[in-house]
Amino acid sequence: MSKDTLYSQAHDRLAPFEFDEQVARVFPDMIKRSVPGYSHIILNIGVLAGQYAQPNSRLYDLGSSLGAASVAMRHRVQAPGVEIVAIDNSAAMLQRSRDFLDTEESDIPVITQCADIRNVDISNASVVVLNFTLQFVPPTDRLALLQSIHHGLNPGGILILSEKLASADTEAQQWMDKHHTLFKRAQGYSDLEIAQKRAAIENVLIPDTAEAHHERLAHAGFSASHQWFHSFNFASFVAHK
Ligand code: GEK
Repeated sequence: MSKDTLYSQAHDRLAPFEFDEQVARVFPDMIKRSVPGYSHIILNIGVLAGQYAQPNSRLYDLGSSLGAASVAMRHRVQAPGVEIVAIDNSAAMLQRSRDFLDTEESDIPVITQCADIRNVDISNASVVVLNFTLQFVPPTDRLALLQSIHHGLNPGGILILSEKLASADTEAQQWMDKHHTLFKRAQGYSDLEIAQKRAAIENVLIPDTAEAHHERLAHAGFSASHQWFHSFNFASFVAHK
């Protein structure tokens, strides 16, 4: 796995963070060392999909990056006639995920699609995954995306939504930020790397509070949503249709 050293040297002018070829090359290392509990969440996306995948339905991985959630689902789902649709608008990410998926032998096909998830048609879905993707969608488009996911889900289907969270309480926010920084230091990132990455991603990743997520999911039509994972300011929810 290539090590993420993208922000290890001082940059005079930091460009906004982008999911380009440089990021795709180091992505598995970057996300594991930046998101507390990432591997645990990926494993359990497979477990949840194993439970909720309906025969002859689709499983969607929206903002699939290198396809980690698609692979986890492919390994755990037993329902017959299922296909996985992995969608990302970064061609660099999608190409690398395709290269990996093609090395695996599996009865479950994974269709990769280079598209903006705001413009895709979702249908006959039993499981939809938004694993750390909604936070990159412009806030004004988030409700419409959740409505289209709800519309495309079959009754009994689920959305798995993982996000970095904001807190309405300044003290809680500062505590979370401080301990997320300590987590990244413990993962070997320097103070310079942490500060430069934070500056580059500031206006690109826009987090919501847990309360805002529950409210928006209800507004989009989901009958219930619960948080099944939480570590510092990172959480994952399951929403039911
Ligand atoms: C994982 N889910 O490893 N349309 C399509 N793709 C998008 C859009 C959009 N509008 N906006 C962002 N993306 C993955 C990790 S990473 C999370 C997801 C992170 C894509 C973007 O190109 C990137 O690949 C992904 O969403 C977010 O389980 O890096 O923190």
